Amino acid sequence: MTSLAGVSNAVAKTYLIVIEQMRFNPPVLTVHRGDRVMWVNKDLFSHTASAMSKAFDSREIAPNASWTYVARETGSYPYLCTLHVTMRGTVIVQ
Ligand SMILES: [Cu+2]
Repeated sequence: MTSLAGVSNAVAKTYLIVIEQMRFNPPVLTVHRGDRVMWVNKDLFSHTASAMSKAFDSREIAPNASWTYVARETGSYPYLCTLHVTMRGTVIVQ
């Protein structure tokens, strides 16, 4: 009989962060290792999602474009938009 232990950990999810009106929504997102985080830019100009720790950096995400990060390491990752440094968010990887 096959054990189901660990199966739920193997199912990666994709989470969406919408960038709109100079905000990351949701501003704080908790995911699990292996999940994907996709930033979608709904503004009319470019933004970035750049971890303070440099763990990830989208570079410029053009309007209507997206960028995906695979969360491989646990931790708390505050990030900002390097083009508009008051735009901040946090991804927590469990
Ligand atoms: Cu920006």
